[in-house]
Amino acid sequence: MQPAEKTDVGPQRVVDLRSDTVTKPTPGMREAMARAEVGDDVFGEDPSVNELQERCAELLGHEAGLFVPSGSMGNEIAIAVHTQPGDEVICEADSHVVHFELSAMAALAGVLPRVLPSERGFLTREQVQGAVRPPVYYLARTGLIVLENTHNMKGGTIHPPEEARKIVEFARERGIPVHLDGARIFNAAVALGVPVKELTQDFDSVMFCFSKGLGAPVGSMLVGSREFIEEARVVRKRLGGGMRQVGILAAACRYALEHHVERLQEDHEHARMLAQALQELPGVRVVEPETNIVICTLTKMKAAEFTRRLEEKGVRALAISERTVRMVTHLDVGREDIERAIETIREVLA
Ligand code: TLP
Repeated sequence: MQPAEKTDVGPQRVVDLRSDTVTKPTPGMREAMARAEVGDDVFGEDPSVNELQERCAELLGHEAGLFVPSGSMGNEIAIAVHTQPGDEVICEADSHVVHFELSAMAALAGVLPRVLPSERGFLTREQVQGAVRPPVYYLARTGLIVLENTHNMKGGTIHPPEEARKIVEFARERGIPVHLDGARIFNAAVALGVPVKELTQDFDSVMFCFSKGLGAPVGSMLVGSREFIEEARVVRKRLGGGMRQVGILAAACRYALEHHVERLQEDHEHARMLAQALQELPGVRVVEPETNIVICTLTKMKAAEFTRRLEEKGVRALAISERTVRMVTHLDVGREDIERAIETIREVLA
């Protein structure tokens, strides 16, 4: 494993816990990028991209893969390919596709999210079953089900695999495709100690991100059947997402797959340390983290005030609602950084 690069700003190192998207490429990753063989990927001629797509498809148990610039684009391409305008898409109410993709499914695919609430970020088979429309011509068609694993806004929670399987089984019976927003699926696989394929192979399509816990600067992967990926390539181009000599980025992603998967355990350990310390402080409620995301609720201070005061002391966290704060551990945060964050939080809340 390469040492994390420092993100020094001013005299003191900043501990940036706003997201695992903030990591910078390590020296080893940069070397791999510099060495990458490239070609024009719109012509399908970038060897590094082709290799990465094949490798990821195999790893996730699917026929083919498509390298996309962002997780959002991967999700939205999948939604557009699986559905027809006027369809409904069943989603968990706090999922990324509902909150943070700027209604793209409505704007781009012409579909309506049908949101279902949940405690921990997972839908149940019964819930989904109750929300699927019967095949009557005057009702909207349920065109797709989207699940999110790990679930970001619920605190990096892991979808219990057997529950996810039940939903997929039901969807199969009804002929409804299921897409997995697996932006952080490697965190789930490492935390459960299972090959990632076990969590991905049953879905019709899966998107995961290299630019989160895996520490690459850019890039996400969409996998599915050969036919699905052919259509996805068309939609990617239509959205302006056709990339040229992008093997430089594919090399960073390949490097991330080889060097930054097992180490996710460290991020999970750091998240636990952070949560444990927070638990002991007055005015904070925190749920035991399952992976690398810590979400806490403040009872005595507003989240914006809390993050502003932390920032003054060189620690960054994200206020996600009036009273809720998110902290995400990642490659560029070491044990000492976590200790410093804990100390700083104690000072701010004192
Ligand atoms: N999440 C970002 C923000 O957009 C909230 C973050 O900092 O966590 N699915 C999930 C579950 C995600 O968490 C994200 C990004 C995406 C999709 C989209 O990925 P990008 O940012 O590459 O479009």
